[in-house]
Amino acid sequence: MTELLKPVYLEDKLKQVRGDGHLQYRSRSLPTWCPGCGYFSVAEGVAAALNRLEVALKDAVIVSGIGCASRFPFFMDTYGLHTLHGRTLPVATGVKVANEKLTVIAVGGDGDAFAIGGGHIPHAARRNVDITYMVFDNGVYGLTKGQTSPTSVQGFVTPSTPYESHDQPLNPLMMLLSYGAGWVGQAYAGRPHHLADMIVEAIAHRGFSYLHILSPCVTFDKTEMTYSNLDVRVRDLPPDHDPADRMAAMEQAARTAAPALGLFFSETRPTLGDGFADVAARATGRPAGKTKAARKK
Ligand SMILES: Cc1ncc(C[n+]2csc(CCOP(=O)(O)OP(=O)(O)O)c2C)c(N)n1
Ligand code: SF4
Repeated sequence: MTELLKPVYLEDKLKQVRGDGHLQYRSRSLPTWCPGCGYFSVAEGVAAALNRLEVALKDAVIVSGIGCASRFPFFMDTYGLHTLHGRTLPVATGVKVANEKLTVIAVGGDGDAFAIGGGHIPHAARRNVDITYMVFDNGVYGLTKGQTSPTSVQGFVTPSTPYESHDQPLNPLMMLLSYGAGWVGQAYAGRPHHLADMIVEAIAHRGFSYLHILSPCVTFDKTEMTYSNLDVRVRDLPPDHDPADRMAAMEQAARTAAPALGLFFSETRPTLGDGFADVAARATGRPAGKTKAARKK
């Protein structure tokens, strides 16, 4: 049984909602997602994570592309940018480069990320842009009414594949690990407390963090990435998994029939901003970190 299906009593829920401080991160716009969509867990997870990390609203920016997932910034009270389809990462990179102090979170669906936006991911990962990228993977194009996406399973019947999808799905975790991402994790919308913990870790990581979130589209997928299927398929990473071992992480990522939840890989190395500070220091003869913007503060 998912955590979502446990009984919730109204009185307790109201006390919790009033007292936990998460509401300050939610905007006045109620989410337009379908009832039961996994994205509700992500919205609660991001609010919980920002609250736990004590990130002020003025210091957080959520950047998205186009899709149901990409409507995310409207529902949060942080700064937000709803950009072009697939162009989330270049915009998020620009925001971070313009102001290193901001907490920048890029979000989008599997189509926005790995179809039209797929060319940007390796570069954000290898350059170690200090942002968090969360992809909400439902294995379909939800906004445009359920066509196959790059992560759709073979055999999936949709309006764009009425005779089944014959394409092999991408393995996003394997891709991110091989692109050199410094932090790679996976969570599931059906385990919202674990999801919130993973979002906290991802945002707290210094460098490019990639969180893959399995998130059912209850409207356009009744057969594949459903809660009932994922509930029995997901597993925890083995307790002896070493997140410093990239090859071990790849071995776990290769086991797609039983997706593992948790931290696959983590390493700390200089970020894109560190590199820019070094260039500025060499070019100006001033010590690293003393850029014009830093000197003004
Ligand atoms: C340049 C461009 N091409 C295609 C589209 C149509 N389009 C809008 S959202 C989308 C994909 C949405 O799927 P995904 O990113 O997985 O997000 P979801 O809706 O499932 O959350 C597509 C193809 C578009 N808006 N712009
Ligand atoms: S269409 Fe699917 S992805 Fe979009 S809001 Fe509805 S359930 Fe969520």
